[in-house]
Amino acid sequence: MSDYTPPKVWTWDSESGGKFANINRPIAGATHDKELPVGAHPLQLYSLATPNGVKVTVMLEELLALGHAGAEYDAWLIDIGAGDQFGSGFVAINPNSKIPALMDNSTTPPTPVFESGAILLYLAEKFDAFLPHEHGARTRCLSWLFWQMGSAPYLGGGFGHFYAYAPVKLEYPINRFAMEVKRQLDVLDRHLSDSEYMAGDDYTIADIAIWPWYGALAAGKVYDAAEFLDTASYKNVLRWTNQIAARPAAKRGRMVNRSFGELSDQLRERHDARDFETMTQDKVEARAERSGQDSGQS
Ligand SMILES: N[C@@H](CCC(=O)N[C@@H](CS)C(=O)NCC(=O)O)C(=O)O
Repeated sequence: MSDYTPPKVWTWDSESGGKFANINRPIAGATHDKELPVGAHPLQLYSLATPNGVKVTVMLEELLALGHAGAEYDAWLIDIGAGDQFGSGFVAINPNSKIPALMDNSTTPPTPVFESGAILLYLAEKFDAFLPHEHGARTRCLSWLFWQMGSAPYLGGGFGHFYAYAPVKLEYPINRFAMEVKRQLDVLDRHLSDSEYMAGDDYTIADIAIWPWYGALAAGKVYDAAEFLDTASYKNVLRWTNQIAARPAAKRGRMVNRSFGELSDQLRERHDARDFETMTQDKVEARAERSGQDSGQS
C-alpha cells in the first residue's frame, strides 16, 4: 500500500503539503508580537467563520435576539492562513493558537475563554440561556455538547483533511474516516428521529455546537461531500438542519467573520447590529452596479 517506513524519531523536515500545510507546525507559542484590536463592546471575539467560529457567532446573535444587551460584541477577523493565530495577543488568550477566542471585558479582571465548547458553556451560564436548568435535560445537553467536541475532529481533521485538503487522494484514510463520519451522521439521525432538538424539545448550546459542522455537512456546505456521503439519506438530520438554518440569528451568525465563499454571505467584522443592514445595502448596490455594467449601462 505504501513504501513509507517511519524513522526512529520523527523530525520536522518539510511541509507535509496540502491546503493549510504552511500554518502547521509541531511547536506552540507566539511567532510574532502583535496586540489584538479592542472595540467598545463587553465581549471581544477573535475568530473566523469556520464551523468552530460559527458556533460562537450564532450563540451571540441568539443571545442578542433574546434581548441580552450584555452580549453585544465586536468580532475581529483572524486570518489563520496568514498566521494571525500565532500573534502574541492571540496566544495570550488562547495558548492553543486556534480560533475562536473570546475576551470578556465586562468582568474584573477580564476573562479570556478558548475552545468553542467552553465559550458556549461560558456564555450560556453568564446569560442563563440555551442551557436547561433541570438536571436531566442539562446533562443531556452537555452530553451532546461534549459529543460534538469529541467527534468533529474525525470529521474535520480526519475526513475533511483527507477528502478535501490532502495533496493526494489516499483510499485508506478516506475510507476510514468516511465510515466514521457516516456512523456519526447515523447517530444524529437516529437521535433526531424522536427528538426535535439535540437535548429534547428546546433549542440549546448542543444544537448550536453541532449545527455548524453536521448541518453544514448535510447541506453540502463543507468539503463538497454531500453526494459522496449520501447525506440526503439522513432525513432527520436534514429536517433539524433546515429548522435551525431558518432562525434569523443562525443566518446572521454564519455571516460574521466570513472571508470566503459567496460575497453576499460575508460580514468580515461585526461591531454593531446595523452592520448586517449596511452589508446587505452595500451588496445590493454592488450587484446593481455590476448588472448595470454587464448590460452596458453606465
Ligand atoms: N477544539 C477547538 C478547535 C479549534 C480549531 O481547530 N480552529 C481552527 C479553525 S476551525 C484553527 O484555528 N486552525 C488554525 C491552526 O490550526 O493553526 C475548538 O473547538 O475551539
